[in-house]
Amino acid sequence: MNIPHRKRKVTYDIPGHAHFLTFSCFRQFPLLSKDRSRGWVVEAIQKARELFDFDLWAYVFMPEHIHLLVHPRQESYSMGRILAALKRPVSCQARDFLASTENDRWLERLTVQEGREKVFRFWQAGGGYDHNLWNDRPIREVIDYIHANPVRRGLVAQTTDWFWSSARQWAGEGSGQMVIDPIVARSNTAETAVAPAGFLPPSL
Ligand code: NI
Repeated sequence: MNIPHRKRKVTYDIPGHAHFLTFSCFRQFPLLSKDRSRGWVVEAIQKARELFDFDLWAYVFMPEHIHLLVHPRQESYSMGRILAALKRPVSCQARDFLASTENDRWLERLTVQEGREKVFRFWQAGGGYDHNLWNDRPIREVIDYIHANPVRRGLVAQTTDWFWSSARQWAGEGSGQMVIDPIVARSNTAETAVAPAGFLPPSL
């Protein structure tokens, strides 16, 4: 992985901007290597799309992290709320599933002590890595980067061989797990927006 999967969250809610999101599983455990848990994430993404009105431009599910490229359609939005809507339901479903199957080993592994409380964690704490994008070139680079994840890892030979990404849809080869939205022309305000200093990861 060239782009660091940082724990800290940097969020800028700027109208017209796209957001490149990365969520890592707690302690990089491969919690997304099964269709069951991937299904929970798909469900959370679909619900969040309806609730918060954002475009989904690209995605990839890796065994221990996911990348999404999203684009809020509204002038006013909160990435913090979108991130919570994407992550929280998955964590709840994972905890309920482990409890119902009495999988104490994994319940224990994914539970941390925070002060006096015990907290279940599916995701690495910190909200995920969020990265603003606003012009065409970086957006295309990020889409390629997202789709290349499983190839870089050696899981498949071609991006379109990976079932859990939007690569096939982008290549015009039908749909994957989720239908993605077309990228439409953005407003001048968005394209001339000033970048917060130092927000580009070194590999872009
Ligand atoms: Ni990655």
